[in-house]
Amino acid sequence: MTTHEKILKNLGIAAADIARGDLEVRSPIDGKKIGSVRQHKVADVAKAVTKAQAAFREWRAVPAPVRGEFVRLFGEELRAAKDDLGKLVTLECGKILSEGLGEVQEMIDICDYAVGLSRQLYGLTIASERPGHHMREIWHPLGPVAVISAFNFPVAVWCWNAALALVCGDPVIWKPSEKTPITALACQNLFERAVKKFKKAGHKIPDSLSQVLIGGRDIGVALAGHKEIPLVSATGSTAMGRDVGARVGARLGRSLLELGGNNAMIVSPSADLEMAVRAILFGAVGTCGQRCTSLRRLIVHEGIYGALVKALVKAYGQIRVGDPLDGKTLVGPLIDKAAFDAMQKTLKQAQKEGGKILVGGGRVTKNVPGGFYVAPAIVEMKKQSAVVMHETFAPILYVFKYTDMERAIAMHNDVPQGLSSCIFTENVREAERFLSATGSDCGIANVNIGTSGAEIGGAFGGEKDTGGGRESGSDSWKAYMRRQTQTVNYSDALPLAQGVKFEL
Ligand code: UN1
Repeated sequence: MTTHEKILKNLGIAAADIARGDLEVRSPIDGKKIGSVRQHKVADVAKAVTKAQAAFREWRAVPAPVRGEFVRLFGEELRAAKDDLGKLVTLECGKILSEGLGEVQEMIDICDYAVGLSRQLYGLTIASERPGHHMREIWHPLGPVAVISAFNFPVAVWCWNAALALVCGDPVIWKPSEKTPITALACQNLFERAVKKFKKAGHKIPDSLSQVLIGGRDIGVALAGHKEIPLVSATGSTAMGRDVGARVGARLGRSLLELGGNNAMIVSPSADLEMAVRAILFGAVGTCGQRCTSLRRLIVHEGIYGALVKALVKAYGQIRVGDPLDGKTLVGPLIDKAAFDAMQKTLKQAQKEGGKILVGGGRVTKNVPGGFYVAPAIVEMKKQSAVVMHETFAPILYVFKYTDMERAIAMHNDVPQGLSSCIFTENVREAERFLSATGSDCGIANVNIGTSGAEIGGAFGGEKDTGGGRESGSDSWKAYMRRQTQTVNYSDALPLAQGVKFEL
């Protein structure tokens, strides 16, 4: 048995399960086939929704802390499988092993968070204007939640949604990326293991609390249009989000959109440059530039521009590109040929618009096991021209000079997207200015930390073309519940609000 087969077996996937499907899955590491999975048909969507609705009717009546106990057991399964699932993430999407494991850790973290949350789904009490009345606001389960996820975080983003949805009383239907369906099957198997343990402990749990639908755009379209799915949570490109948002909006459903980013760092003259270089590297080349939080724009004060760019070019020259399963590798492959072509097209366009490639950009073919490996690129730009407005899912970092902070902040905000942002400075005025209402317009704003690698405790998401959704921590759970305002009259009179009289 090969190492791959062993990993799959440990995750409950037998060779026969992925032998005869109509969707071929290849590893971006070497282009070799991992397996073929069976795709669902559009007609399967309605069937899945019927099952999810049945599960909802039972699950919503289970006390939230008991639902939390189930998520605790699921988190335990993730802990036990962390190594295997982390490796499978690397195998299927090409991120380095440390990041593959980090992604599973992010799942474990959100499960832990959701367990605590299951005892904290709190509402408000509100003063009533009428004597002998009380008012309160409470949160009820919402219904089945559809999760559409992307290849670059094949498991964590589903788990942000699933862990919260489950404690909130909602079943989940998951459409993973066509590029990473096997990690989804593995998660479903771990989920079933937790179901068994939960039952063994004497709890009741409905069937089909979590379902996976594998397929392409048509499955996503059917989920977005189905009126029995009150919430569709979608992660991916802005184009995809616009389409999903319009379909869900047309039936007055709710969508939670986590779309493209165009994240920038401002580096001020007072910044700790050594620290900034490290943060830039992780943000811009980590995950081969394929995070929605990846650093794409660097806005540097003219006084330190030369020194910083020089240090960066040197650091880029030392990045090890190669097999993501090798512990020394920092940058694995791009997901596929289309991603490579998009990167090359963008670089050409940037040059046409006056950009100068300072380092990288080409394909790496030496000491790599096949696949589409690239040297991360730094491109010096005179201004934020058309090419800079687009998110290209590849390691391209545009660098710009600024002279005054007001102009730097204006440049920072002058893109369609609004996900993550940061400033490197030791100057408290600059830092607070950046974080103020007239500073960064993004959902995430950091000081002396890069744009990527957020913790699960905060709300995650962004403004403008990023879609406005918030997932993960803080009060993001409210998106997965319905709010009810309740007024109770415990007096023996029936006073009307606003002093209205209405008597026979
Ligand atoms: C994504 O790229 O879709 O903040 C999510 C980060 C990760 C999540 C990224 N925790 O970079």
